[in-house]
Amino acid sequence: LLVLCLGGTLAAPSTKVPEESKIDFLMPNVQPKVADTYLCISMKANTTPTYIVGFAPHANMEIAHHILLYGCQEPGSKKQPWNCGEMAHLSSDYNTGPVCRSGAQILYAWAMDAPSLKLPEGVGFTVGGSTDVKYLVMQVHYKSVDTFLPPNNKTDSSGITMTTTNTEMPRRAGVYLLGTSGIIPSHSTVYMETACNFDEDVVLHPFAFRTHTHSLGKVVSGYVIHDGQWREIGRQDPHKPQMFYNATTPGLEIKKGDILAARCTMQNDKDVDVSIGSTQNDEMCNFYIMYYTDGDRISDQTYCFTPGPTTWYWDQFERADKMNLA
Ligand code: IYT
Ligand code: CU
Ligand code: CU
Repeated sequence: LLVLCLGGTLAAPSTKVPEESKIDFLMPNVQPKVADTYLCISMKANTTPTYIVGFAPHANMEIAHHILLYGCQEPGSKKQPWNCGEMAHLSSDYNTGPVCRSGAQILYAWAMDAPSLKLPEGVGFTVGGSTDVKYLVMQVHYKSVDTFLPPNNKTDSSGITMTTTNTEMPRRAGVYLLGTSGIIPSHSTVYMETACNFDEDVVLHPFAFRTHTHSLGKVVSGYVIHDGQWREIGRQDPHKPQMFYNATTPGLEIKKGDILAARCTMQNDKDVDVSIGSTQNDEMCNFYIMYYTDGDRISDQTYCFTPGPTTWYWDQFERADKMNLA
């Protein structure tokens, strides 16, 4: 009888509050000496799955320009911390390396002046266990290093506090990336456009987005197209802090058979052509969609990249007829 009673109590999931813990992921009192240094630290994920249900930044915006949290299969270095910037070779303060050696994906982004992102109710990022996220890597972009130099000689412990639980969440979060390659010819304004069919048997609920370009980006927007109807997921000036913002249209769904599309308007007033590439002298055109699904399955497809200018535009999309393009 006692066993039956206990069983009955445990079977009522609404009364069971998941046990949460806070995990600090902070720089170990670093002291970068060169402005615009990017430092990374890594943390191994558990062999059993962990669910991240919240992120809180700990950063001084006079010092940290941005913080990115990545999931990696293999981290870019085993040394802590390491210099993981695009221009890492210019600074010899720390060992250098990429963010991830393999399997990079963005899980969270904070940038100066920006409030923190709140995940919707019941949503968690699954890390560790059998997922592709074997390590978490945090990158901090140090904008100013003045306080690290004499006479102050201060050190920094910027980072993120993650709220986690071992209780499986009813909704799982994921990130999908749209981007292009291509060239922005000198003295021109071009659209860098991308589009892909979404062909997976899972429904995505996009709730946040992030844009990323370097200096030539004017506006970046992303859409889901269902039966020829365009709906905006997000639109942002990439000169604003490049963090995750709430989707501009709430309650959207991305279903099998829909099209995902994004566009970056890029303006090049320089005397030289600028190409997509990995350094600050190159450009990038990225639109990230943060979504959740009901259940534990996320999209196997995680990105959509197309060639971009001057050869590829939306009108070349294989299902352009479905996109209602004039
Ligand atoms: C050439 C390009 O567009 N690179 C982007 C997108 C990108 C992100 C990830 C490419 C790969 C990745 O594994 I994650 I390969 C890019 O590097 N974007 C920067 C990042 O450093 C992630 C950004 O801030 O969005
Ligand atoms: Cu930055
Ligand atoms: Cu970039």
